[in-house]
Amino acid sequence: MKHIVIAAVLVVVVTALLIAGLQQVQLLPVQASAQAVPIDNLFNLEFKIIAFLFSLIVVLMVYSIVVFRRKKGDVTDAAHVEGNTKLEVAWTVAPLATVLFISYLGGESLANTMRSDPQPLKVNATGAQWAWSFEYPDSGVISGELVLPVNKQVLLSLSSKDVIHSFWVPEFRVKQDALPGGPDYVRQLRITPTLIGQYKVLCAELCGMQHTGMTAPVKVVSQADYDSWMAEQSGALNDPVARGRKIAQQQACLSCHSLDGSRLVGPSWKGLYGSDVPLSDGRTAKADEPFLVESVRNPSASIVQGYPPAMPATYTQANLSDEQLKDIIEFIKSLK
Ligand code: HEC
Ligand SMILES: [Cu+2]
Repeated sequence: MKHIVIAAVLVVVVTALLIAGLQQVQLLPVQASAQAVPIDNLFNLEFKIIAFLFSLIVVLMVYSIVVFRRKKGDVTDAAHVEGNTKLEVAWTVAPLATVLFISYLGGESLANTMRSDPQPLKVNATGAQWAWSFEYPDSGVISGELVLPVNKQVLLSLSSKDVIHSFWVPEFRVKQDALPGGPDYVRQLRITPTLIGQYKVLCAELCGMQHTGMTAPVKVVSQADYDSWMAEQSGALNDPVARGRKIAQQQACLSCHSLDGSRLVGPSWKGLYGSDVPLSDGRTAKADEPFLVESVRNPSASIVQGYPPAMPATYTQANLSDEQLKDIIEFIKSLK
């Protein structure tokens, strides 16, 4: 009896110390969405349960090793134990009940994160190797950054142009894969941002060479700031250069082509238009409209010298219309 009391006190003390210690460590980034609340609550509860179980096992084990070790010169056998039905029932039922309880809480938390507001802001988010693009279908605006009004639920419809990507903003906690394959494979994610600030979308599914660079800014702003951003973006829809920049972002051209002269996977677009481009077969091409069109529609026809033939051949009419390509070329022309 004395041993049980001492061990119990030790378990309580070690559990309390562990919980206090773990609370000093900032394990999670700032909590910036309504969906983060149930997730963090569950995480913190499980952490406490784990601290208790750890103490229960380690304290009893160390206590037994230290207190009940064999005395010097003692060569007798230990007491023979046949079994203990009560103990066995207890250590079967208690963990079972705990796990069932946690799975109930898990289901409830999942349901809370999926709770839908009747009038969410709709955004179509598309992943492509290696960039995100965001379309606001109600206004036709397309953006490389995700701008959201605070305290309004956004309904993201996620898809991918190529391989599986995964949309994840750690401060919002929730995460969802973006799948290729068309409309049947669109996946939805609801987020209600609650804290004005700047965050970052990461891709949480290994998706190729520049996977770690597949990020996009997320800006949570006041409703007024959101309205003025939206008005500015809608205005830009009438300008071919601004449109071209957006399409280039959306089509992931800018993950391989820089705008400032630096070398990425492909040549920079700065000063490209009208320049003489040396080709790998020794010819030199003039970077006029027909050359740019051909470079996109049929990239293997001419390869720029010193670069791998890595330009995707997927920019067909179906994926990039003639009008869109024209806008991109207007944008390239503007990069003197
Ligand atoms: C996966 C990387 C990648 C993506 C995405 C990509 N390109 Fe390229 N691009 C290249 C590479 C590498 C070259 C150089 C080799 C070649 O000529 O095929 C190139 C060459 C070009 C050229 C030839 C002229 C030059 O000197 O730059 C044009 C024009 C071009 N790309 C336009 C585009 C457009 C428009 C898009 C988006 C619709 C795009 N690229 C998307 C990698 C890429
Ligand atoms: Cu990705």
